[in-house]
Amino acid sequence: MNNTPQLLPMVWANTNLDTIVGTFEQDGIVVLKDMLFGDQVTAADRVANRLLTQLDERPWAAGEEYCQRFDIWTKIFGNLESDPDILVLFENEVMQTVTDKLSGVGSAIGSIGSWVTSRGCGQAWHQDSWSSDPNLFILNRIVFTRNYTPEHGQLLFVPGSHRYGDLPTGDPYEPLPNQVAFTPSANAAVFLHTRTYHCVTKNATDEPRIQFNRRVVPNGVPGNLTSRARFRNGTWDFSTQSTW
Ligand SMILES: O=C(O)CCC(=O)C(=O)O
Ligand SMILES: [Fe+2]
Repeated sequence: MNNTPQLLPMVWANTNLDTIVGTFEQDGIVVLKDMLFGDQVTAADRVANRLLTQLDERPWAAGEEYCQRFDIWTKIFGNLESDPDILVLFENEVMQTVTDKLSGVGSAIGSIGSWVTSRGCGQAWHQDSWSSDPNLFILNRIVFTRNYTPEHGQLLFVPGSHRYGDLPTGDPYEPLPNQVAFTPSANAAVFLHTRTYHCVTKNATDEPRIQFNRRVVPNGVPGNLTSRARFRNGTWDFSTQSTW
């Protein structure tokens, strides 16, 4: 894992939209930094602190069977669009401009969730969506409000894997050929195709890793596309809480 190359985010102000679109089409992921104003990120991070005070009493995001089977342990805070300090992370001109380019004008906007992985927890390799039509995808837009070290949990991904088909079988966190790592930092935004192979490595610190995600459903794509996900050791349908 030590020789996994690190992805350096592109700086929003120095990157043109065509490069962003080209990178997303080629890699199935784009990471941009400094899209938002510093005080917006600071305000959102205060909300993150508030949410984290409620972490202990929060249940696991998906049932125990799912968590055990796939070794994915996350907690989610949902419906955060009612908080203006979180809403502004997604409802601003630059985020809208990039979103329109990557998923098309008129895409349906989902609600805002915050995914947290604390010590010992991660998200094993997965594809967030599966469909018989390989072109269908939902766009994850993930914003980080604080700096992390690799020990907090890196985002691993395989560039171009959104075009590869099914995630190879194996152990949940087993390294994949050509994997790249991104260590999240404050004011970084990840635009991630739901078919791209990705993983959040286990948090080895006492500080929870928190992020905000607002998904976008391109026109003509079923809103429930992410019901069916694929992991190294099996599949899961979140609507039935069983394999498919
Ligand atoms: O938190 C991350 O880096 C990615 C989480 C993830 O798998 C997702 O949002 O689909
Ligand atoms: Fe994911």
